[in-house]
Amino acid sequence: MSYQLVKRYAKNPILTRDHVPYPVATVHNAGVVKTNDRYIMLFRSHRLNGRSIIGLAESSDGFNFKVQPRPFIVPAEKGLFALYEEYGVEDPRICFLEGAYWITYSAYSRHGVRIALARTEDFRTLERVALITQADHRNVVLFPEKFGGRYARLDRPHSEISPWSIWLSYSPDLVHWGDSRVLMKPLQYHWDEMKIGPGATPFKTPQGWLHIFHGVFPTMDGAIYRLGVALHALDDPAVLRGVADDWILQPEDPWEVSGYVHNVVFCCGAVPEEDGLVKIYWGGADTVVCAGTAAVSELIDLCLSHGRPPL
Ligand code: BMA
Repeated sequence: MSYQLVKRYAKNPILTRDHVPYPVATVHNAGVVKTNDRYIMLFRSHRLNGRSIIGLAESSDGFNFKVQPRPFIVPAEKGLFALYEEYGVEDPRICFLEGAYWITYSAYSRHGVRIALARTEDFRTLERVALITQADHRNVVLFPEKFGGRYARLDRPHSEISPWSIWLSYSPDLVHWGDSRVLMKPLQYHWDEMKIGPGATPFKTPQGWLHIFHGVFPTMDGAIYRLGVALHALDDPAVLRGVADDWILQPEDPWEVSGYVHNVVFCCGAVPEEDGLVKIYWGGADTVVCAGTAAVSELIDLCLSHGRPPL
């Protein structure tokens, strides 16, 4: 068997549309948090009209999930959010910060894609807080701590003249964001040369914040989505201690190689555990949810000893 840094869970995929008690065509890109020894997963599904909603599933072991009877986030029907969620809500990330769970998700509409911020304390009720980017942004992950009194996030603006890259922005209140700077760019003729974007909410290790991101390579058979890893300095997320040169996961299982969109592994959530492993969750071919584990120390080593230039 070949060496795999991320060990796939033996019973992948862990979630399929057959687990969902309402009509959906897919389940995929899932944010996950661990709370009081319960794992909460928010996952994206395509409805049968092609637009997306976000469902909720719970688990006691992080692998066997039970889906709630109703979706957790569907496009808002009135107010400001309705204008920007008309085409669907996608790719949720969850960050525990100051006693609450903050959810960032993509809001799609005829006006483009932007990021909405919502808040919950119990995963029963949800408060939409603000739309925190203009169009066109996707893939916003919050850092779980403040830096110099400010909140920080990784984001991914769209650009006509540059391959889409990972940026860092700051905020005094989680609503107003600025002081943005580019941190990581795709490398030419590299597995991520077409575009990169934030993936899971960064998590803290003694060596820095580990961030699992996605990178895309264009081929004659379409794009291939893979996962990579970067390490940010503990006291300053603008400092990259290392970005691994190699990907850590690529589509290989049949449900990653073929499905709604073929050749996709896409990550929105990772849960570090006390035994030194991290559970990583990814959507396979935009159709199913998969999980795997990696040793946090090996991910850090890859960033520090086998790096590539971030820009
Ligand atoms: C990206 C997003 C993701 C999706 C991926 C592969 O642009 O739309 O939600 O998983 O493409 O289709």
